[in-house]
Amino acid sequence: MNEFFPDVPKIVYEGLDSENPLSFRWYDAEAEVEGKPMREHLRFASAYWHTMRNTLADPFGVGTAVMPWDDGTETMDNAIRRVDAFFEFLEKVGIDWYCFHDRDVAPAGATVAESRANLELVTDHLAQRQSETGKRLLWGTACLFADPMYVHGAATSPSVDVFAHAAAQVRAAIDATHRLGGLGYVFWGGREGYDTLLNTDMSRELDHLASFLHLSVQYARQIGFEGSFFIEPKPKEPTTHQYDFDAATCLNFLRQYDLLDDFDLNIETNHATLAGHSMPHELDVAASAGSLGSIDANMGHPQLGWDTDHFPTDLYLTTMVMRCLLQVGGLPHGGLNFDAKRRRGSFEPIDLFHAHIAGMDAFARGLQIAAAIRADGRIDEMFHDRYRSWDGALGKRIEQKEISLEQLEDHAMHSGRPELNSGREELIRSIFNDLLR
Ligand code: XLS
Ligand code: NI
Ligand code: NI
Repeated sequence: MNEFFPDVPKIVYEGLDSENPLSFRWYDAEAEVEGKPMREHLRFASAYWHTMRNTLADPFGVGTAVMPWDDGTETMDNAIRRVDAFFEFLEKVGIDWYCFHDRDVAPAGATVAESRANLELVTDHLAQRQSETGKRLLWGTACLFADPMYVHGAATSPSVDVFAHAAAQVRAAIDATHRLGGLGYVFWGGREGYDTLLNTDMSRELDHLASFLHLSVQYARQIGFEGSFFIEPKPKEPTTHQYDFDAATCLNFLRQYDLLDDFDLNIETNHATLAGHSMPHELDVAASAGSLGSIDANMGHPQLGWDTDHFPTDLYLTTMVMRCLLQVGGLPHGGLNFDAKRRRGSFEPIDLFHAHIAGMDAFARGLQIAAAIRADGRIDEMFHDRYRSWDGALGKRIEQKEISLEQLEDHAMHSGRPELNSGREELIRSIFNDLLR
């Protein structure tokens, strides 16, 4: 357990008086909030692609990340060593769950069969490390966007052969996820989208995407995979218009193609903001449909218009997310996956720890503040008060669909001009701020 990060001890909770940067000031895994340990409320996961594979390259320069355990080759030896480094990291940082793409953990081979064999070998090793450490797979997925073959999409490619190759890749990734006892399997759209309608048959491509998802679910159920399927909405990047634009678009797609029973949504903060929404908006849309499955916990930058995947450190954000999770009673099949990367300047191995600690503490604090807001009750009371008029006889009749338009006209004629109350937004925000401590 001391091979790859020799200078890092196991990170423990030390409280706010501690100035030890390698400690938690807020995240106390076993401490109970609303009768449940933080560990369960938060169910943190680390993303293999960022933690192990992100070199911190950007369009202007090569990677800066220092990764002494990685010799930079696409060999199986290197792949296995990375797994060991990752599990040491998980153990030391105290994260119980992880997520991966097939190609993050195992190199692609020259053929479909070779790629599958590589993945199976690494899966064996992951299974072994899981059983030694008790770490678990939150979800698996397939990288259907990096290979040049997917330049025009995978399930929505104009080439039927590419569709078949994508299917082969997903089959192997579902097998690996199933073998590792993954709680879920994610479809993030990758290159499923378009750049111009001058060359794109959108409706045909969407039909193909739906068939792809149906086939995948059918296969997974047939091999006994009982986990959840998630779609991860994102509006743009890499394509100009991604088909899984936002939560509402995805729900409409799932409903149209009779996939709503099989899929929930994996909502990512930075994708929400790219879509011109807020994270709480996307969570609310998903939760209202009973389709909130899991969360990719990161955040964007207000001055940057792309998926920067910052670690989530904004307390307003983490509080709003945790308030939503407390309201829906948690995510039975999901968690908080740090789909987040360090800044290019934070290139030392130790920064992996600082980054995750920052995100974990921000969420632990968000959880405590959200619970305090609920215990305080004033904001919830004002929320419910706003709709009080609907609790009377008229409101009930409308909500139970026992009224006609004529009867409503009659009511309006006799009730005079409605009296309205203030929305008290500033007061609510001020109470929120008071509880942010
Ligand atoms: C990319 C996505 C991706 C998914 C997994 O923007 O967030 O990382 O979470 O394929
Ligand atoms: Ni994501
Ligand atoms: Ni993303």
